Amino acid sequence: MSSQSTYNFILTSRPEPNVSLITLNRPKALNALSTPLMLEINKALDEAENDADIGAIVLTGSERAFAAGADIKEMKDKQFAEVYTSDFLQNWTRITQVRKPIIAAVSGYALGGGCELAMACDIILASPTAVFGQPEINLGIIPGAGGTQRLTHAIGKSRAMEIVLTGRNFSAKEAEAWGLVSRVVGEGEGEVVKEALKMASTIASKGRISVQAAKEAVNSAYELPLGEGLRLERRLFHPLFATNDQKEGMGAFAEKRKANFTNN
Ligand code: CO8
Repeated sequence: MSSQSTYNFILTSRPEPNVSLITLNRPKALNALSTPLMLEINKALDEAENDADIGAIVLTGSERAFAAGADIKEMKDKQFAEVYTSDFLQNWTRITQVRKPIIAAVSGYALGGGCELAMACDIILASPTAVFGQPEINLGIIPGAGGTQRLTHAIGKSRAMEIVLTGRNFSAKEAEAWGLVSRVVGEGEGEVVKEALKMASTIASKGRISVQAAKEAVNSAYELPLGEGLRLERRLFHPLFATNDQKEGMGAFAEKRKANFTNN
């Protein structure tokens, strides 16, 4: 794992033995997601993905902002030819290819690309202070990193249309009621990160192979028709009987003891 000094716009640490914490750290710009910042997130994700000790990742920002969107100042003078031919912001897709689970711990603003970044994670935990939104329409653009797709899957067409077309923000409470976040944690500074780390530790204590298979199977529910998804689920289920972790998990249950997974 890299030390914090490797990065300019994020901090990385390992607050629990098997958990990587990535903290966006561009406070003056409310963690606006500039290209250099996104490249650093990608590098930190690569490092966590390639570190055999890491079983889960937490991505967070500050109390004031998870991220207030893509960097508007970086984008404002760009021309069509440039954004199109360079596939501008294609480096936002790396996070969706990570095989280890990622929990977004959201406090404050998660707007535009910030909301999309949270939605690209596997689980979202929100502080009561979290404010979500897709305000791109106010800038003369539309969401470009999943805001029209993942948000619609998560909260349904009518609500997604309202949010995307009016550009209005929505609260942590609404996000919870609509199913965008798995839950809103209690009040207090740092509480959402604490809860996310606890959840990440729990996930990291399971067998890595079954965790990865479970993530792939759940994600396929977004990509595949039901019949294909069910087929993939079975294809992922059967080979788990070739793992030591399956023998250990079921053996431990029968012997009334805690399973000790060895990830093989
Ligand atoms: N980009 C750049 N700078 C920003 C951004 C941003 N998204 N958000 C805030 N900042 C900067 C401000 O310019 C300000 O800088 P300075 O002090 O130098 O003037 C500083 O952060 C603090 O912001 P404010 O003074 O505005 O703070 P307030 O508390 O008054 O307001 C808000 C907070 C409401 C969050 C406000 O800053 C705001 O509305 N920000 C913009 C929100 C927004 O429109 N986000 C969407 C951006 S577009 C986008 O995300 C498209 C994603 C497409 C991805 C495609 C991938 C393929």
